[in-house]
Amino acid sequence: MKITKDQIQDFNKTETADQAEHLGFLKLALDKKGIDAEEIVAKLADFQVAIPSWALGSGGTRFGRFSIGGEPTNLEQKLDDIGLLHALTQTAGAVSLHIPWDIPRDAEGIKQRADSHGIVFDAVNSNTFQDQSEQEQTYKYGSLADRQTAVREHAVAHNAEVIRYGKMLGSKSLTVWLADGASFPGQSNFRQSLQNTQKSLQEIYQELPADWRMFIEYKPYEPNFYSTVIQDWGTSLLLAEGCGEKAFCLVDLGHHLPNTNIEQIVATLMMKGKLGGFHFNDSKYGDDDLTVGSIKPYQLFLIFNELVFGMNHNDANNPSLAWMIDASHNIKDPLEDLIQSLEAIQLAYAQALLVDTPALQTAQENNDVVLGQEILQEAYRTDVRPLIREARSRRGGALDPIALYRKMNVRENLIKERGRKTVATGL
Ligand code: RM4
Ligand code: MN
Ligand code: MN
Repeated sequence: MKITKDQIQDFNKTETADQAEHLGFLKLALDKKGIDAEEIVAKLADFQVAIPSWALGSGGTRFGRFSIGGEPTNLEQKLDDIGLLHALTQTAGAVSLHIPWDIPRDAEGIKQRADSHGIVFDAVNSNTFQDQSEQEQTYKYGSLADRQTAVREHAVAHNAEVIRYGKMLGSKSLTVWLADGASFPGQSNFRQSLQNTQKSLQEIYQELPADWRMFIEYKPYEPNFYSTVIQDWGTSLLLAEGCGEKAFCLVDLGHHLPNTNIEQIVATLMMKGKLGGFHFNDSKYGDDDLTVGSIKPYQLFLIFNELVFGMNHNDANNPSLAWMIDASHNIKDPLEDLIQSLEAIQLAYAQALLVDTPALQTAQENNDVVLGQEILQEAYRTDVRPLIREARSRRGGALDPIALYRKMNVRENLIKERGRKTVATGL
C-alpha cells in the first residue's frame, strides 16, 4: 500500500479554499499581535518526530490483545507503515528501533527502504526487561542493577550490540530504559542496585562512538511495584552525570506519578543542559500510553512552552532533542492513533511558539499573576490548526490526514496484503 503525492494533492484540492480562508484570517489576527505566521509554519514544517518500531501493531494489556489486522510482520513492513504516516503527515520522518524486537538482518536493505520513504534512524533502544529464548542469564530479578555479575555483563553486552546495530543504520543515540527494581521490601539493597546500575551504564558509555549520545529514561513504578532503580529525573541526572557529557536524561510523559509538574522538570534539565530526549504519550493514571494530548492537552502546551523557552535561552548548550512517540495502541488502529498524536504534538508546539515571552517576563517581574496566566492562555486558546495544515501541505502532506487515510481504506488494504491475523513484534 502506497500513497502517492498526486493522490494527496488531489485530495487536498477539495479543501484548499477552506484552508486558505482559515489561514488568511489567522494570519491577520497574528499579524496584529506582531507574530509572523510564516515563521511558525516554517518551524512546524521542520519538526520531525520519531515513530517507535513497537507501536505499529496492536499492543496488549495483561488481560488480552486484540489484533487490528494487517499488522506489519517484519521490519520492512514497519518502515512501510511509517512511510504511509510520513507521506500523510510529513512529520514522521524518523524511526526508533527496539532491539531485539527489530533486528536489522539486512542493514543495507533496511537503510534503503527507510530512505525511499524519507525516514532516518533515530535512537536505538535496548531491551533488558524480557528474556530471549536462547538467553542463558535471566533478567527476572534485574539487568544492569542485578546482584550477579554475569547478568550485568550480559545486559551490558546486549547494549553494546544495540549500539552496533544502530551504527549500521546511522543512528546516533542509545536509549536505556530499565525495568530493574523490586516488588517487595527486603527484596534488594537500594544502594547496591544503584551502584551496580551506575557501573553498568559507565561500561555501556565506553562503547558509545564519539558522536553518539546515551539517554537514560526513568519511571517510578511498573513492572516493579515497590521500587524502581531509576525512579525519577533526579536519579537519571545523577547517573548521566556519573557517565559523562554524552549522557542525558530522557523524559517520558507517562513515567510520572499523577500531578507531577513535568514542565518544571523540563526547565530544570534544560538549565543543566542535560535533557536529551522526549517520549510523548498521555495518561490519566500512570504509564497508560494513551494518545498524545487526549487527556491533558494544557499540560502538553505548558511543557512545550518550557521546551521552546529552553531552546531559545540555551545557556547550558542543551543539544537538540530526540523527539519520539512512545505509546501502545490497544483499541484504535495504531496508524490513526499515531496521526492523532503527531497532530497533538504539532498543536502544542505551535501554541507554545505564540507565547509572548517578553510580556510574560514583564508580568513576572511585576508579580502580575493574572496577566501571566492571560498571556499563556491567550496562546493556548488560539486555534492554530490552519498553521499545522499549511506546514503539512506545503511539504506535500495531507490537509486532513485521517480523512484521507480513511478515504483510501488504508487498513483494509493492509489486511488484504498481509492478512487479518498478523501480529507485530513489540509490546
Ligand atoms: C517502557 C519505556 C521505554 C519503552 C518500553 C517499550 O515503558 O517507556 O521507553 O522502550 O516501554
Ligand atoms: Mn518511553
Ligand atoms: Mn513507558
